Amino acid sequence: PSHLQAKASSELFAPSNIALCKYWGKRDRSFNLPVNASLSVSLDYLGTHTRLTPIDAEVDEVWLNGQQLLPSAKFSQKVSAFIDLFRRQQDLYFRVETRNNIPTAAGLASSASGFAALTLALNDALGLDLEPQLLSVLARHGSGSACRSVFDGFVEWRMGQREDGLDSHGIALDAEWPDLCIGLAKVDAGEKAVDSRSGMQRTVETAHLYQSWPLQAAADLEKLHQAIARQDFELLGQTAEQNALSMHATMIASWPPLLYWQPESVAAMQTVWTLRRHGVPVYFTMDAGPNLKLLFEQQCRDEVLRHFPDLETVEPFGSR
Ligand code: 2P0
Repeated sequence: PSHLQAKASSELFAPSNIALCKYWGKRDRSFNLPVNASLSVSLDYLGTHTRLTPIDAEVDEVWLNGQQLLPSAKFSQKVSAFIDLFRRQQDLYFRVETRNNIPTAAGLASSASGFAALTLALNDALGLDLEPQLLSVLARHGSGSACRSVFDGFVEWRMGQREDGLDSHGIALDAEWPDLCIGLAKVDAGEKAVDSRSGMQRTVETAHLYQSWPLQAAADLEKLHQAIARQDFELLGQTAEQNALSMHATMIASWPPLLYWQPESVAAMQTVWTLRRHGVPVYFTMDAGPNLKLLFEQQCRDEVLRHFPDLETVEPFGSR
């Protein structure tokens, strides 16, 4: 529309997501276009609630988890720059209240659910009624992984080929996995030293090992599709774990080196491997942080919880 009008208030939710085949590296930094396709599972009720209220002001007012941020804060600036994509030079400012029910900046992908929820809220507030794929394209501009959080369940982010990025968005897979459980093994919930955005740039620019990453990711994506089609949990878990470790290998091979692991991360990996040696099918994946995300099925829940008593568990297909 030539002149936008906003609803009195809009509140929308988007789930966090965990990639089984990771997004690591951009072919275009200004549009968040990825080097490789990725595949994730959305985390049901864990994610971000975002409320938009139009305000009579000349700058957006950004609140994060109940606290108002300064307009100069990095998060406020990212949010305002994103709203600019919709605002197009018109005087239209919002109070943006964003609440995460997941630890912020702990490698638990709050930027993914945050920008997805903001996109859905803007679509509602401005009455745009956009198609899900276009919402995913828009969310991607805020944060690459946000394009996957526009959907529930398993989501593939097709990398696309176009320079304008209109074909680079999430697609929901027509598949479920009712017994699938994800456990969040928190090693450290503090802010990380190097965010994903600069971490992936450093890897692309300095790690020779990164050259093998697109091949690894393409092969893993194929295996994950097979695993999901056959409901083959071992194939799903093995592929996700190897994919995560391959991504971390490229980070470690960067300069200056990027090692997100802490001693407790390695101890948790060893616990997972010991469990597997004892016949318990449990696997892990990790993002740009020290925490592990465990993958297992409902029938192993008690055994896994015995070894990870503080585990927060989510069933991605639980409430369907
Ligand atoms: C993923 N990560 O696929 C990978 C694995 C982190 C490790 O997507 O620069 O916050 O905003 O596009 O989306 C986190 O990267 O990066 C991420 P930007 P984003 O989940």
